[in-house]
Order: sequence, then C-alpha cells, then structure tokens
Amino acid sequence: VEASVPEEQREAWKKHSAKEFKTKDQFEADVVRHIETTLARSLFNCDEAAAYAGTALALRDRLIIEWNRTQQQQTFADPKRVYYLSLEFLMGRALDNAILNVGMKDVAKQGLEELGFRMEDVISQERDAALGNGGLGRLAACFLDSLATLNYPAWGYALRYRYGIFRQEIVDGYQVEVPDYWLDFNPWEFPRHDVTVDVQFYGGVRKYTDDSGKQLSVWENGEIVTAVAYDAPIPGYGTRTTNNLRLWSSKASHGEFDFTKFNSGEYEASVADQQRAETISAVLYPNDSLDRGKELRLKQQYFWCAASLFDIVRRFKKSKKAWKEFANQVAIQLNDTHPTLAIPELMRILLDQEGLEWDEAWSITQATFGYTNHTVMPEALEKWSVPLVQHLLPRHLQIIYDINFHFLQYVERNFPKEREMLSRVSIIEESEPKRVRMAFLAVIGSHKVNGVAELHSDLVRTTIFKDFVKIYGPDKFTNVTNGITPRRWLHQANPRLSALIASKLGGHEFLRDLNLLHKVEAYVDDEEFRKEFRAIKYANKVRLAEYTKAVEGITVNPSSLFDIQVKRIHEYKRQQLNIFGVIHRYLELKSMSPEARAKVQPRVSFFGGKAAPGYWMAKMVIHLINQVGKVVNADPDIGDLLKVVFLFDYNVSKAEIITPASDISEHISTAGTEASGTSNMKFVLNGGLIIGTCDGANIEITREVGEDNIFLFGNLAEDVEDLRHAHFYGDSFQLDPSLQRVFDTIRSGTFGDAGPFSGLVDSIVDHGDYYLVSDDFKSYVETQGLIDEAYKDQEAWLTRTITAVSRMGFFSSDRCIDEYAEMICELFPPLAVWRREGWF
Ligand code: GL2
Repeated sequence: VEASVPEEQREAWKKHSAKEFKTKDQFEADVVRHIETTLARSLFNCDEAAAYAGTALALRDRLIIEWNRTQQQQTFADPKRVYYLSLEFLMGRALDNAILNVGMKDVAKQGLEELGFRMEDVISQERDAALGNGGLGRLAACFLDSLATLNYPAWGYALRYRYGIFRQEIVDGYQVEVPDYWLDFNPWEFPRHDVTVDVQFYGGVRKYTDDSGKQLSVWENGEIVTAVAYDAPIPGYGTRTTNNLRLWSSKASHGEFDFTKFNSGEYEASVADQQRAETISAVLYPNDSLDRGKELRLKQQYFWCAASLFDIVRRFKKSKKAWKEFANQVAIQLNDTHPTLAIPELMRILLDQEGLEWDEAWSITQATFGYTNHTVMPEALEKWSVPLVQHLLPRHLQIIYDINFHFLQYVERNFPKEREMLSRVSIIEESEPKRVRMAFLAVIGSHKVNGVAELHSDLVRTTIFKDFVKIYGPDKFTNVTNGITPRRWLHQANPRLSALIASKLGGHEFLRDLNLLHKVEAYVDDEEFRKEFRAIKYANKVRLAEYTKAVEGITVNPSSLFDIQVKRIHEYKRQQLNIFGVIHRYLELKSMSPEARAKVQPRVSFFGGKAAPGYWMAKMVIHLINQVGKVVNADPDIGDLLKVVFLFDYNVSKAEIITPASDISEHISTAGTEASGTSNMKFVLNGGLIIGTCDGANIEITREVGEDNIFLFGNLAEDVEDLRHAHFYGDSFQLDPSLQRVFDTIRSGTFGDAGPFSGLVDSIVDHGDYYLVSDDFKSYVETQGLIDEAYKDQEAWLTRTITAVSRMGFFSSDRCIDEYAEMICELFPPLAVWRREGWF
C-alpha cells in the first residue's frame, strides 16, 4: 500500500499522530477543547446541548483514531470483507453506546460531573438516528454492533436520508406525522466529499463489437446523479475494531446548480435539477412490511446499490487480484429484497465494463451474494413493474431477462415433466403490466437464502420458495434465528441488572458471551440475589411510571402489573386483539361487585408504535387505544385497577426505558405472520415474561426458557389456512359472546364517535377476519386471566423471570453473526482465528 507522505517526513507524523484519551483529565480536556473551539462556547454559555456536543465530539475523535487504525490494518491484511446492504439502520443514540463500547463509562461519568453535568442528562440530548422502520432496521443495527465486537471486517451500506422515520404526535387521539430532520447537528458522521460515485438513470443500451470481435453492450445517455459518501464509525465492544457504516447522499452531478442554465437565465431550471437529484436520498419510506411500488423508491434502491457496488469493486480492484478471487474477498448480504438490484448491477459491471463471459460473471455473482428473507406476507414482497424498470434501468432489465432465460432453461432441462413450474418460478410475473419478482431474483442470484427464525425458515421453504427448494435442493435454504446485542439491550438499557449479573459472574464477560448467563440460574433461590433482582424491576417500573407521568400526564402505580405492547402498528401484529381484550377487562370490572373488584390484579396496559401514514386501519387502532384510555383512566370506579397508556413516538431510545419495565409483554401476531420478532427477546432478557402466539422466535424462546416461563395461546400456523377458509365457507360466522359485547360497546359510542372504528369491527365481522382475531380472542382472554393469577404469587413469578433471563444466551446477535459468517459468507475459519486470538 502506497503512503502519501514520504519516508523521511513520517517522523513528524508519528510524533504528532492523534492519541485517544485514556484518563479522566484527558477526556475533560478534549470535551472542553471542543466546546471552546469547535463549538465556540465557553463555561458561561455551555448548556446541556453544548455539553452533549462537546462530549460527542471527544468520543468521535477517539472512535476515528480506532477507525483509522482498523481500516489501515484491513487494507494491509486484505481479508475477505462482508458487506451488509440494508436500506434501513435503526441506530438510535450513539453516544452512550460509544462510551460503553470503548470502556469509558466511569471516566466519562466522573469527567462530566466535574464539568458540572450529569451523564444521563447529556446522553438524553441526542436525537435518535432513526433510519429505519422497525425490526428489520434495528436488526441491521444490532448486526453492526456484533460484527465490530467480533472483529469481522464488515461494512454497512445504506442511504443518508435527510429525514428518518417521522416523529409521531397524538392530537385528539389521532396520529399526526411530523418530519424528522435529524441532521441539524450530527457529530457521528464524516462527509467524504472525495468519495463520490456517479450513478446513471434512464438512457438507452447500445450494442457494439469490440476489436476482438466480441459483442458487448453499453448503457449510455442517461441522467447522472452523484452519490457522496458519509461515514459513521461503528465501535466494537471491548475491542479496538471500529468498522464503517457508509451512507450515500445524492446530489446533482454538476454541483450546486447547472451553470449553463444559470448563465442563460433559466434560474428555476438550474435549481430544479439539483432538487430532483437531492430528492433521491431525502426521505425514508415509512412503510414496514409493505411494498408500494413507487418509482422514487426504485430510484433509491438503484442509487444505493450502484454506489455501494462501485465502492466494493473499487476496493477489490486495488488488491489487483483476479476476478475469480472476487467471491473469496467479498461477501454481500442482502437484507431483504430491497438491495436485489445489486445482483444485475454486479453482472453489468462484470459483463459490460470488465468484459467477462456470462458464465464466469454469473458464478462470481452467485458466490458473492447471500439473501435474507424477512417476511412471507404477500403484501411485503417487492415486485417492480417491467415498464418502470425498462424506463429507469434499461440495461438491468435486459440482464434480468437474461438471468431468467438461463434459469428457466435449467429448470426445463431438469424438470421436463413440470412445465407449469416454469411460469410459477419465472422472475417475470405474467401480470398486466408484467412485474419483476424481486424475491425470486434474489434467490436465483444468491448461493444461500435464509429465514430469520425456525418457523419462518420452514415457511419460506414450504410456501413462497417451495419450487426453488426442489430446483436447487434443500441445502441452499437455511435458518439463522435473529438476535439482539446485549450491549445495548441489557447493559445500556438496564445497567443495574447488568451490574447484578456481573457481580455474580465475576465480571461483564457475559456481554461478549451471552451463553454465560446460564450461570445466573444457580442464584434463582439466593435470597440476596432475588431481592436485588426484584428491586431492579421495581425501579425500572418507577422510571417508566415517572416517564408516563411526565409525557402523558397519566399517573400509574408501579406496583400494578405492567403489560406492554410496543412495535409498529400492524393488523398482523394484532394490537386490535390487545385493545379488545382491554375493553373486555374494563367491562368485566364494571360489572363486578366491590368485593370481587378487591381481588383483581391491578394492571397497566401500555401501547406504543407508529402506523404507516397511509395505513388507515393501523391509525384507527391507535385512535381506539387513545379513546379507550381516555374513558378508562378517568373512570373513578376503576382507579388503579386498570390504566391504558399510549406512549407516543416509540423509538429506540424510548425502548431502552420501556423494555426493562415490563412484567408481561405482548407478541401476539397471527401464527405464521411475524417472521421472528426481536423485541420479544429484549423483554425476556430484561426480566419480563411474554404472552405470545406460537409464531416467529416466540417458539424458540419457549424452547430455551421452558414452557412454564412463557404464556402461549392461540391457533397454530398450520391451522390458519383452514380457519380463514371456514370464515368464508363454514357455518355462519359465530362471534364469541364477550367479543360481541366488546363490539357492541364500541358501536354504542362509549369510546366516542364509533364511525372511525367501524372498519376495525367490520374487518372481523363482515370481511373474513383475515388475522383470526375472533378465533384467538377467547384463548387470549383466558391466558390473560392465568397471568393475573400467576402474578399474584410474586415469589413464583420472580423465579420464572430469573430462570428465563438465565436461559436467553442463545438470542445474542453475536451468535447470529457467527452463524452467518460460517454458513453464508464463508468467512470462517480465518476470521474465527483472528477473533479468538484477538486480531488487534
Ligand atoms: C421483519 C419482520 O416482520 C420481523 O418479524 C423480524 O424480526 C424482522 C427482522 O428479521 O424483519 N420483516 C420486515 O419486513 N420487517 C420486519 O421487521 N419490517
């Protein structure tokens, strides 16, 4: 590797090379220097925001020193790198995590105190980096943490949205969306104005013959938009490895505005081009598990794939290795189908720019890509209209057709008797207009395909990709059950619990090897341990109660059972089932004698989550929750027996407060619809139990913690089809009388104007109840009753929660990342050796 500074001058460099702070004094010096010089403030006008900024900049310096070192080491060693392409990274706050990962928690806490600030206040000044919708984006963020912690040479690639997921406000019980402009001050990113890629759209394809007589294609005369790289350092925990998350921002290729147009007086046109270009990375699409097929979204996808692949190929070419080495050096993991265009894009580079033959280009491509599927729900599976792709990406459409041609030929040869299979597996759906099935393209272009929990991976194999299992054999399809990073979701969110565990296990090693948690089970009968465990849960509930009082103005009693459902609002996740259950509970309470009421277990039902702006049903669920809360919370008969709280603007940093405070959390999707879920893991790890359906990772959580430590209910995935069928064709649709009573109450106007809620009720009563709310209602309510009873025995409950925590080791995202590395990216064994022996 060539250095830009000659040998003789390097001494001065080495002498002055930046050093990371190590002591409290050095930390304070860095913070004060940044506050005084970078921010131009002083001790006379340093508020908490400035203290945050100074602290963040000091930490950033430190991270970037490690980042530089990591990148240099990787450049020299040139190992295989893994690239995680994800349109979403739901990072949350960075400061707390950075302080923790570099092991400077005490230094920073004391240093800030000496400078006159409380660490908690400083940390809470930071805005969340909310470049994602929900689980899929948060999973990507956990993966980055694990990749760095395990010393994998890994990069994340995404878009630098100017607006992340909208902020949610509640006005008159309705969701209102407010733009999330988060870039006012973002100390965590480094603009790399020298790292740019020109990305083409539209234009046409010209065929030509080169000097050797070979037929080639070139894509030309399109519109160019420039991608500019912004880098965010990703520190590993307890290691010096600091990886990179590269976010692309779009800008007009001719700079600020078009001078030719500007000079000829076309002022508006000159700026319009610039704005059009910038629109590409302007905003995150706020749909979770839903495909809307919008042109701008396709533009985002290609823009990001093209820039990322250019960057990856540029890095590979620096090593001067032969193309056949590409897949030994590069593993690209596709986080859902959003980056599937990377497949035809790599083919285009190899064929049109590098002059490779089809077969070689294809085998390189297939060996490079792995594809993770995150849902089997039809409305989420992306299909782009052929005319749209033709218009925007004419060369890619040709390549997709060629891939399809080769693939269908292969199928025809191997399955000559199954002609109907051809149309079923074709990448092109013969609809009007025709559409490109991105999931099929992703399967065909990858060497491994995985689902995200065992049940989900089974469904992937037996439903949406059934034919492909037959074509490629079962080995191509695998499972990697999701996980979460214990650094953020245990140590950061619940420092006291982490400290308690550390006190028994002799240190925090369990944060790097979560399986060590099993040793906690030995303390399940230890009185002192139990006492502290219980006190921690109570303190976490008090914290949430205070938060609820502060932001919602609702008083809740921390001794009540805290029942929490926080996640995106979606019919399949069935928040409607939960709120119908709450209404049922309310009606039961109302009809009870005072003596009976005195025996009831008091409960607070917390909800939180955003609805996609165009998702009417989800918005009405939010409205119903708020309206029910209004009535129930003001009912003097009810008092503390039941409270209903909708926590607005649920996001990652709020999850860190909410998650440790649950007694019970709800993961109650219709069986077979929630691919995995990851908040279920977070809640149990923090000492809460689950009420859930046999869906997604709930099943594996049950396997790990034991059936006694989870509350399962409802129909099984294998029965869902029959039940749906019966709703339409069976004997007349019968509602459980208590659900009928809930609907009657809603219709009677008890919770305000019933009009907005008619869709919710009708979808069940008149439109086939697709999500089986009526089928599962009874068993849901009964199970909630069992929970009330079980909770009364506080000692037994405590035993269950401690036992469950101790058995959660499997759900670390470190375990997932090792599985991906071994099975899919084939980074094993060299990196495993580095990992074990400490690369740095
Ligand atoms: C999701 C699944 O719905 C969710 O169950 C899973 O935990 C995550 C991560 O694998 O992926 N799929 C999806 O499209 N979104 C998810 O959150 N948006």
